[in-house]
Amino acid sequence: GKVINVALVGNPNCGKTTLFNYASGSHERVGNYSGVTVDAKEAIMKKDGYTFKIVDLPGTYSITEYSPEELYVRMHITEKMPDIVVNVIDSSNLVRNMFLTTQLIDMNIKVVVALNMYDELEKKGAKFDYVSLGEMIGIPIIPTVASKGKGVDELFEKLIDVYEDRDPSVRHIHINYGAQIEKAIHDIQHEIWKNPSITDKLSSRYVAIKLLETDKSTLAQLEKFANYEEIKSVAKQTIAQLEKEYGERSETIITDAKYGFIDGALKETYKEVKKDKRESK
Ligand code: GDP
Ligand code: K
Ligand code: MG
Repeated sequence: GKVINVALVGNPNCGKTTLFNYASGSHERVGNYSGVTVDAKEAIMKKDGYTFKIVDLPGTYSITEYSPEELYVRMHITEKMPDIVVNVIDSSNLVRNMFLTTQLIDMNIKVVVALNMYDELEKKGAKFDYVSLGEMIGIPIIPTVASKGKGVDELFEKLIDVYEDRDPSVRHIHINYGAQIEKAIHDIQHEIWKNPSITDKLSSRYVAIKLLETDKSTLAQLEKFANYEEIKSVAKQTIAQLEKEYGERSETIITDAKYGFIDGALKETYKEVKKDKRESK
């Protein structure tokens, strides 16, 4: 049968390990990765003729900061190249959890969202049109209650569909960060495009955004390429220009733009219905 490599990515305490344990429960545990300082477990599960190799990655709020967990998650995604990243989201903290989602979108990889703790969202009486949100961001969103095993079958069925490229809702979108930031991204991409050995390995848009976030490890990753100095210089000029226009640090500009995108997307799809005491049973 076919093997599907899946990585679980999400904030701390969003239910990754619970999902991991539930999914792999009755199957053989492969054990901890050896030689790494951060906690990452791998397990195997079988379903409908497919073998899933699932990795439970350390919890992170972002993949920008220079912390061992974030670097590990990033390295796993860019170097081990899982077939699909399952972005586990805590439904009761959508804005904060979706920050990471915007970074996964930038990375141009296959993502499925497990909208976990869906019971909490229902308890709040919130109305969330997650199907529309999924269409908006080109990522299937499956509600789950990992602690009860709810939605886990649906999640893995979706992973098979996405793996087989037969899910029509999957699209690669670019988050539109607004004209000035888009121009900055494009200016840096223009220099990256000159070197196909970079674009063979990495998404130019992702690299450009990471450089605007003044991400040290992305810069270090580019060091081995022939036009490294040129890219560094274009990035420096572009950042200076952007910071002049906004009067803010480049990282802050990108972070704000991401939250702007999340706010806009949730405004259209998410509503907290105030519970009326007279109506509650
Ligand atoms: P991780 O840090 O992402 O690995 O999160 P854990 O799997 O350790 O889960 C954190 C806590 O959330 C645990 O107490 C779980 O039992 C609980 N939890 C996990 N999934 C759900 C869920 O869908 N609903 C609720 N209400 N609690 C959950
Ligand atoms: K935990
Ligand atoms: Mg965990």
